[in-house]
Amino acid sequence: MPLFDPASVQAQTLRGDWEIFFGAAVVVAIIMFALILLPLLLWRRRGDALPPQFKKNRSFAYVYILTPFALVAVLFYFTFVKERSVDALVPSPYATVDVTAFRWSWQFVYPHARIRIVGTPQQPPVLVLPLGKITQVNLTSVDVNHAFWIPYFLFKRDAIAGMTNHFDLTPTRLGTFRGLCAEYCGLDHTLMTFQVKVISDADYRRWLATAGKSTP
Ligand SMILES: [Cu+2]
Repeated sequence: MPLFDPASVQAQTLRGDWEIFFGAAVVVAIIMFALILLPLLLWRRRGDALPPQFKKNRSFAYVYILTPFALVAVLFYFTFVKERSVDALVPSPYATVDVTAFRWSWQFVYPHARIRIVGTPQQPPVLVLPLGKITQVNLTSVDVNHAFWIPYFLFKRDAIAGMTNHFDLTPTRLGTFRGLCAEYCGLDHTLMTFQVKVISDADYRRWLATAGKSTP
């Protein structure tokens, strides 16, 4: 499960945000269930006498109007701070990959190493990333809108024709992870997948040196 097992620095940051939301949801749920169940138990009907009647309770009204606003403001603040750190770009990343989405696969270009990997719906491409290093991705599309999604990185970004989106990925775990298009883009959308292969820095350098000729 990606949420329990995030595989990048950015994913760990976002997971922290999920934890805050989950904690808030649990607290709200406990309060709401208590407000439903306690009156059922405490103030059951005990005879035909009319219970005490209230007209208004201004301070209570303030509490239930202002509490949701405060909660939303707190959640917004934490999300804003974490998103900002995920969206931040370092000035000189360790590696750069130009990712181009097209109907219906992906192209990965490593401009400094002159490597170009082009997938097909039948043969999804492999995105190779070095472990623990910052790779900057420049993402675009040549036709319709697509979306670049790596569940284990808790990361998704739109690929839009005529526009390039930039983001940094820093994998924290060796292995192969699933990537896919997350924006319905036509007939073979479901085949528009790729693999993310995270390898050690030494292996990555070796791969860069040889992959100009062959892809992994
Ligand atoms: Cu697509």
